[in-house]
Amino acid sequence: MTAEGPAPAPSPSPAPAGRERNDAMWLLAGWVVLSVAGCLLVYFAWGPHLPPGNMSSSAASQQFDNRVLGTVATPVVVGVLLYFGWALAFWRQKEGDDTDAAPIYGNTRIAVTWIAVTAAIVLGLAVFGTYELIAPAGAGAGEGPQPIWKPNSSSVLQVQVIGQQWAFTYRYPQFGGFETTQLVLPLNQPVQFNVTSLDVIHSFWAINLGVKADANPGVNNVAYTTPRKTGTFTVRCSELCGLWHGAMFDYGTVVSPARFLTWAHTTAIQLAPVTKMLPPYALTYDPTVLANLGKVNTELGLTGAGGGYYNPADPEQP
Ligand SMILES: [Cu+2]
Repeated sequence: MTAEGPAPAPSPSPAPAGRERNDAMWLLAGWVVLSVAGCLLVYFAWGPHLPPGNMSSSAASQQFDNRVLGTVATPVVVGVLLYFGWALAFWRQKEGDDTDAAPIYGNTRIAVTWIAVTAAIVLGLAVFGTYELIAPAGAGAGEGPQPIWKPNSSSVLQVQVIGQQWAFTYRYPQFGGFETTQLVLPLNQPVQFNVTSLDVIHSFWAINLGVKADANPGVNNVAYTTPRKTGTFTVRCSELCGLWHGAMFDYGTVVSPARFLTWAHTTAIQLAPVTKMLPPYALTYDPTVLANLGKVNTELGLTGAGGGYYNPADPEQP
């Protein structure tokens, strides 16, 4: 039974009943054989190469989703192409034949079958999609400031992603809150991305990790993943954010936990003088304060509530 179309229409010329039955049986048999072969090919041969790969828990679950969706779609595609090809090959109008095929209007069996099969596919995929979003801790998507679906782990690495025109920077609050352009993650460690922006709306898209979360100014958008393979992954801004949006990309790396700790401690020490000048770690930052970042003057030893910034509201500052 095909899901995508009416059963084989009768041939244009009034054909004997036996001929119609043969068409229907051949079509059905061909559809079953090609669908089974196609589903196996899509799931097992093509599936492991589908995006976004399997570099992290969320990427792997998205790849599984794509394999399932591709496999479910295969019988539909095979049915449409087979019916189309069959009609072209065998149901052509013959010379001098002005008759029309029998109308399928009013065929209750086809109508009921059509509605039942398409409803089952759509509702089944809705249930599957909902489960697949919830079970893998939000599936790598931004869950907003109060995430409901969290990883089952007591130790989660916090990484803040800050978008601004036109670069991403990353803060590591569990290592003194240093801010760097490097995104380094340890293998097999659940990560919580806290994504925010300093200006317009950006979107943090760690493609190979299957993580995508909008970066909105004044909002903390949380997304989870667990890296499962070492290597390099691509980060792109996925929200049109101005002139150099297209250049707003970089690369992150997944390394062993030992290498990560070495990198984090070394970087924390290297950047300590800069970290002191940064605003204290927070889930969001006030862009009207940050606009004055370029006016930091350490030689004047400006300190106080602003953490060392030039504060236009402070009369004692130059
Ligand atoms: Cu952007």
